Amino acid sequence: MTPPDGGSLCTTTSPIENARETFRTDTLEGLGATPKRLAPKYFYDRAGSLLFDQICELPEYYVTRTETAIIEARAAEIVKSWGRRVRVVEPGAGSSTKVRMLLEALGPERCVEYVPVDISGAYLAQAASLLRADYPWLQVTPLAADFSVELPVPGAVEGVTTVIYFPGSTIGNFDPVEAERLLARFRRAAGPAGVVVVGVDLKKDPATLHAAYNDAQGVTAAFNRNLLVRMNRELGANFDASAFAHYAFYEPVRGRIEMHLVSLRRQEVTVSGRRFRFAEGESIRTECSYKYDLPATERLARAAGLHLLDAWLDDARRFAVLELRPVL
Ligand code: AVI
Repeated sequence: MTPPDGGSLCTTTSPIENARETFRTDTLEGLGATPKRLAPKYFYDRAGSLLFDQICELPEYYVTRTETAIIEARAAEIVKSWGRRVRVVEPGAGSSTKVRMLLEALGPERCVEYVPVDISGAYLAQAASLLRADYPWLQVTPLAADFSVELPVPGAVEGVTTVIYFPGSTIGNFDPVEAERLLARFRRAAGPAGVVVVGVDLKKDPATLHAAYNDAQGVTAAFNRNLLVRMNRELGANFDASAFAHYAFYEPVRGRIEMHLVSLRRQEVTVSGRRFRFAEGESIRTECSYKYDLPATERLARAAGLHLLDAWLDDARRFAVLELRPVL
């Protein structure tokens, strides 16, 4: 078809439409697979992000509290070896709370730029303006990208160390092969003189892990079920969220928490015009959360072309903040 002005027909797709389309394709593929699965990155619509903030405050969910305490106590030590001029890049920055302690420890003399990276441009803009208000000296350069696919950080600047900061144990939500690829992407983005800092949740007694993903108030269950609500809203699905149970357990052989939504009855659901059948008791795996020990993190880093330079742990050895450097 030729438009009336005789020019070529050009269709432009907005980033929101693109994101929606990727969500649709991934969902249809995941629900069509055996066993059914969905990618955990889709938890984080607005409601999901608010529920995750609530999870971080739960008494059972030690992860955020423990990591924050490590950074709070050791920030000066952690940033010490990063060089005289530093650019901090944070993939999946969210509300950028933990990084503030590191930015403050660096101070205006050393911190030349902060680059928060997030899939949601709107969320980023809001977080960036809050940071600019609190740190008028800081250059904040938001970057809208899906870091699990690409990390298009602008090239290295002479004399400035690029630090890729990836807290929160988000690395645990990637399977080992993806985690290795992700770390290799971070290494390339940091450059040969760069630094990669990663927060990792450590293996511990299964009862503590089980409680962290099965909280008494049911916030994690609501977070899990919100994925069904999101599919209803964004993909025209007709899930009955009350017909799926939250089910999370620690699988010690692979060393991971698995989170599932289990169908409470035999049912059929339509998503984006496609029908999916569920047997009673059939599950959708919605998340894996890998737990590491230090030797396993060293092996993972090595496979990605990085080596472990330093590690900061809490006294109970629940969580580790790792400093990785490229193997030259
Ligand atoms: C974001 N991520 C590290 C969390 C985790 O612990 O794997 C997500 C989460 N899922 C349930 N509770 C928290």
